[in-house]
Amino acid sequence: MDYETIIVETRGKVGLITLNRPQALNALNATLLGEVNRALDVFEADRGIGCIVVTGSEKAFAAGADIKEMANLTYPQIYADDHFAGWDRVANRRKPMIAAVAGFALGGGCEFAMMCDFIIAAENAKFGQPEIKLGVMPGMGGTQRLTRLIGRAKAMEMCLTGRMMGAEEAERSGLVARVVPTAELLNEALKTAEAIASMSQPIVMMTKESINRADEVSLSEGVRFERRVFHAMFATADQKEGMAAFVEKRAPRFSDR
Ligand code: CO8
Repeated sequence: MDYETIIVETRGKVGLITLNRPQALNALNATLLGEVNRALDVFEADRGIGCIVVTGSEKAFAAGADIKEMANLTYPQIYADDHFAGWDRVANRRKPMIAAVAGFALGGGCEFAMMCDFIIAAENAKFGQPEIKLGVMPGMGGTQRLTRLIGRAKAMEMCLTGRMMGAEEAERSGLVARVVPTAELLNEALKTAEAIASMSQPIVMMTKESINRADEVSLSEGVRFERRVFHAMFATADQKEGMAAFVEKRAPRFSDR
């Protein structure tokens, strides 16, 4: 399949999407959004893929939505097109997605990374929501996801001043899962993705779905949801295999059933 703004590869059971608009620091335009969704459709339909990694270049994961594409849009246009609503499809994928972030993750770039299930950051990563400096605010979930991840005080400060946050502060604040040396970023992300892809795929997806419920419901409802899903896992062959393998002191052989 031909892509203009991304590079799509498979590495074993991992699907890899590399954002590839170097001339614009991987700014997110409509073509890129369409291509990311097309690649994700293919990976989601492929039972051989157990985890997806999204990355950019060493200089930029993505420096935001494409300002040049957006600058002259009118309100009726942006409203009628429901501009960028396609990002909801990215955020609602069922297979696990890891963002491997080096360099700038700004505006929509930071928001895209936060749509993934977790972020592994290179030491040179810089996160920010600088939209306020353009006379707008985050529009791809930044006011909501950043607030949930790092709390109100830091989210407010970042969105109101546009200041960037380095990798170390991002890890301390709960925005990223782990910081790794910049040269090792892709390898570390692929290794992590391979580990996830080697688990039972349905169990991985149920686990992701359960963690995501935490954003939507009260604690008691979330715990009830978790317990029902936990019970349902006993209908899978992989629960039998995983527990038998432990008892028999051998590695499990999951069949994704
Ligand atoms: N959009 C378009 N082009 C961009 C963008 C962008 N977001 N960021 C960088 N570029 C382009 C530059 O214009 C430049 O192109 P050219 O060579 O043709 O002039 C090229 O990339 C290289 O950039 P710089 O020369 O600026 O590189 P520097 O290393 O000097 O600076 C920065 C790097 C600090 C990252 C700088 O490029 C910058 O500030 N970029 C903009 C960051 C920003 O403001 N991002 C937020 C964008 S708005 C947004 O994301 C809203 C999302 C919500 C949309 C929801 C719709 C419903």
